[in-house]
Amino acid sequence: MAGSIPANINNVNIPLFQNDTAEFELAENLTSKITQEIASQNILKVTNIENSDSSIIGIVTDVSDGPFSFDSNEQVDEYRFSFSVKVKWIDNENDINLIEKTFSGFGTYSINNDPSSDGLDNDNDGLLDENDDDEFGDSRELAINIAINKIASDIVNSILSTW
Ligand SMILES: [Ca+2]
Ligand SMILES: [Ca+2]
Repeated sequence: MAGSIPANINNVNIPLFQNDTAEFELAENLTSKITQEIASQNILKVTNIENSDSSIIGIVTDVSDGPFSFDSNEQVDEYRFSFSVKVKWIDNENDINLIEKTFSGFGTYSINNDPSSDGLDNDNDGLLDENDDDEFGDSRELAINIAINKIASDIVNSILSTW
């Protein structure tokens, strides 16, 4: 709802997030996903100008990627990619942090199988494999995108429900 945004804030500047991890393109992809999501809400105008009403500043602080669960033969059943990002939404005029929070998200994947037949609900939405249109492609890349989408939508939701 439009009413939830502070009255003096009409636009937002979203500089490329800083990446303190070794994961290539994570900050770029997250920044562009958040920018798209905010633009599609049509509530806050996304702007490049430095004298914007507000800014979203983010730092990708850590990535964790590795075995998460094992089967009865102690083989890895499920890998999990997760990361965290420290985010501030700043009221530039009043120099106040409207939001200061760490967000995290994850996606699951398996090494040997295709996400459409790996028996994992990769995006944790309750739909599995061939019953989920989102489960296809490169397994690890999918897990990364799932984590990015989750974090982007949590950030945008928390901005839109601040007040
Ligand atoms: Ca799913
Ligand atoms: Ca799957």
